[in-house]
Amino acid sequence: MAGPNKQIAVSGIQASGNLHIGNYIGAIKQFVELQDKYKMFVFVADLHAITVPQDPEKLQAQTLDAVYTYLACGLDPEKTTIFIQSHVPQHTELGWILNTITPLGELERMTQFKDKAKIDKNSLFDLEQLIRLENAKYKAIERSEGSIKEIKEIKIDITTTLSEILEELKNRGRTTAGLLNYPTLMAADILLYNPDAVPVGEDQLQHLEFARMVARKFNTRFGETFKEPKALIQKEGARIMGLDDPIKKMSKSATSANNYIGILDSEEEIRRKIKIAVTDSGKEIKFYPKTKPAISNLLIIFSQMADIPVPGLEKKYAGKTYAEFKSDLADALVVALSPIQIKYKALTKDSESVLKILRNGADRARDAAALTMHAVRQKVGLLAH
Ligand code: AQP
Repeated sequence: MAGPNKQIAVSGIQASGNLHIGNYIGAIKQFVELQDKYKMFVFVADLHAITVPQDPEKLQAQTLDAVYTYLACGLDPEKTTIFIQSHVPQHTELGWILNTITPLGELERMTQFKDKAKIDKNSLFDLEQLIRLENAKYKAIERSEGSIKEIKEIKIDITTTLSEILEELKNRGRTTAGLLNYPTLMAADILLYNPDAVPVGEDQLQHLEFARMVARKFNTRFGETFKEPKALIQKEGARIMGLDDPIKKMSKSATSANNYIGILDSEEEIRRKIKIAVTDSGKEIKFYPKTKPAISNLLIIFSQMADIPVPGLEKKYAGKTYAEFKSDLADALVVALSPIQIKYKALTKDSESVLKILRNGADRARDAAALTMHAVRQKVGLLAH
């Protein structure tokens, strides 16, 4: 284990599907690099995964798969405390307490919540405003103000807005409180271990900022308790984009598996997915994220997986075709991922040892979490037991 004076870092990955090279480049690679410098806590977030529907049997397999993947990528249980989120009940306990000091509006404005719940408006209040506005337009029609053409246009406008509002309300009906409260659980995941740093991909920055805000709120109300940890973000590769849509980030829950390269994808799958990956117009292999988002994304992937700086790749592929570049990129991915896949396979044959790692990890994480919860319970005024 790391020495007692080392700084602490915490992070996790949801057990929501196949881990992909976005998770690897943005998160796991960092965890492995940081484990010598920091006292690390790394978990598999199964409680976060169930904020969207999961098949229970698959969830168990995905959870274990994520652990095998961590280990195969180089996380060392001697240096890093590796555990499953739900094995440490203090995560949900602190999550609940943090919910009680979190303004609803802060949760409603989170980008991931709006994306996953497909909710566009900021709050119910905005919807009420909209409905009031549409009502006013309707009253204008009733009073028959304006020309026939104008009235027709207003009618179309009202119908469109009302159907949007209806869709939004339907989405709200389908949305669970768990999805809304995801950030308070994530704040608990972090604050429980009083970390100095949280290594994450760019998409999680908003949630980390939220955790810092909740820590401040708690400290102001109950006295200094939590540190405000800083984010550790990769300089390059903090946001790997989808292969089928370079405007959106690569995601496990993408509708098509062609969106991502799974860490465990076979050589054949890797080659096929890279072959059909979207490219930009033109021929140049240049890093221009604004005008060439697809090629720029592929350059970053190549650079991160083969450890070659982007300018070196640009030079190497000057005057070459997209097809040549893609074929070498697929080679680089196969070379980088196959040792991980070999280790993964070996680990799956020794599940007993991995379960032991998880039991030890959970013991250590529970000990650390219990210390924080003791202080939190006292400060909030919960009767000791
Ligand atoms: N595309 C990405 N590029 C760089 N980093 C990424 N991460 C995720 N996608 C990318 C980072 O991986 C860590 C674990 O993320 P997560 O699985 O907990 O949740 P997520 O960010 O929502 O990832 P996905 O793949 O999009 O999962 P689903 O589809 O289940 O929501 C985080 O540090 C994240 O930043």
